[in-house]
Amino acid sequence: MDPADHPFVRAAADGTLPPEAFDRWLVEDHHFVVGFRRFLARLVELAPDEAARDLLAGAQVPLQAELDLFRAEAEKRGLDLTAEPGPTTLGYTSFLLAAPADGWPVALTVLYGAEKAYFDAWSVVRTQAEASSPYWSFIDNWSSPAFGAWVDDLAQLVATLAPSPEVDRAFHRVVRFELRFWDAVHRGEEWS
Ligand code: MP5
Repeated sequence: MDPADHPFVRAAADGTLPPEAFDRWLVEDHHFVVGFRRFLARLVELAPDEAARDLLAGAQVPLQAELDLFRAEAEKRGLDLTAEPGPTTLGYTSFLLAAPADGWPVALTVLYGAEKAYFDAWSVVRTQAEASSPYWSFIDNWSSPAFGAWVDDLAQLVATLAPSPEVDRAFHRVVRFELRFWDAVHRGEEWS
């Protein structure tokens, strides 16, 4: 299945997503983004040239705005962002943070895969959602032209990589983690 076709994404688009599912997503995704910011910082260090480093370092500023948005919304909804993340979130975030140890091509591919997956999914939501949707700030965050341009810039960098089985494997793992993540926040996931 394409992550952009997942029932969570479809329900967010047609307005039938239960608020509890959105709340679960918010808490789990905040944990992911906190890890993502550290991952991005490691990639800034790993980038092979200044052009790539400029691109990656530039993404830190919108990421702060994104974290602020998560925190403001959590406060409004009375959600505890310090709650223990579920196993899927922890697994995906740990996979992300481990990727730089496998070098620039794998780490860049993981970054691109995660961003592209979110751009595609939230762009589907955007086609149906109204700007009056309670989730609009989040929808807009990952489906805006600015976010699309960032994903395109990453795609151009990925196109410079030599094909390799490691890069292919990393990309497929991201797609599978994205699907698992939507499953986990849609249904709810417990450790025990
Ligand atoms: C992203 C995300 C995009 N927030 N959550 C998941 C599960 N996948 C991808 O990352 P970012 O840092 O929000 O752009």
